[in-house]
Amino acid sequence: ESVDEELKDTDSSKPTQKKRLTFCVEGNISVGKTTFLQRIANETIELRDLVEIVPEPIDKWQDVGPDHFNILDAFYAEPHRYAYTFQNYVFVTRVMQERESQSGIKPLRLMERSVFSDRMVFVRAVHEANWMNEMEISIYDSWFDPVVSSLPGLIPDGFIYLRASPDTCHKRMMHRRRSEEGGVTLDYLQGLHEKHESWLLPSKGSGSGILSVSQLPMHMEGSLPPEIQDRVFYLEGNH
Ligand code: DCP
Repeated sequence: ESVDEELKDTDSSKPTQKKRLTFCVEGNISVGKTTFLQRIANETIELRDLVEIVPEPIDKWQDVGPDHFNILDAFYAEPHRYAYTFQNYVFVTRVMQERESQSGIKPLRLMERSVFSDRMVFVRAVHEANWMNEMEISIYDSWFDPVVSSLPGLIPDGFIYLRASPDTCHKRMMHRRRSEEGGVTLDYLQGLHEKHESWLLPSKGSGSGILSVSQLPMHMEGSLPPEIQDRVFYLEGNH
């Protein structure tokens, strides 16, 4: 209830106009973000009228330009060569998607992933794997904050973290068999899992619940912008 109260108060400067809330659904590769969002979208007509679903623009990464380049595939095939190019394009497609998004028609918007997980999870992982060099990470870091702060639509009101073990995600990934992900190892998923955990769930517990911002790690600068006065909701998904 206290969360409800706080969410209502977020736009106190305009008491008559309700603010649209945006939550980003986060979680490891194959955890079930798309399924979760599809279920919500197809649940009931009432829910469909309330919630705008913004899927991740993966189709844009798989089909670039008139030559139909698959940049997701290029990244996994030659990560040293394409990690920066790919992460840069991921960011740009989120910006393009944000511009295309219908503003204010539905009161709740659920987005699959965000520029924050791109940076806190994937960019860190590819940097640690030496797939992005010091120059490339410096370039990424130099434009990230200024560009994000000029596009307020990219900053959500909170996060929904779908949490499952790397093992579970690996099994689901093998079952799904997305062609580009053939070479993704359990080790890589383990690294992505740890980055999600330390970013979104520093005080590990079991079950599902709500975290307050004060429980988030203070040492992680840039992990959550100060504008986010809301919460991280987390759901266990090992079933
Ligand atoms: N990816 C990446 N860097 C990013 C974002 C995504 O390398 N900044 C990669 C990871 C996956 C693919 O893009 O190979 C799609 O990623 P997601 O985990 O976001 O999507 P899934 O379809 O795997 O999620 P789910 O199965 O939970 O719906």
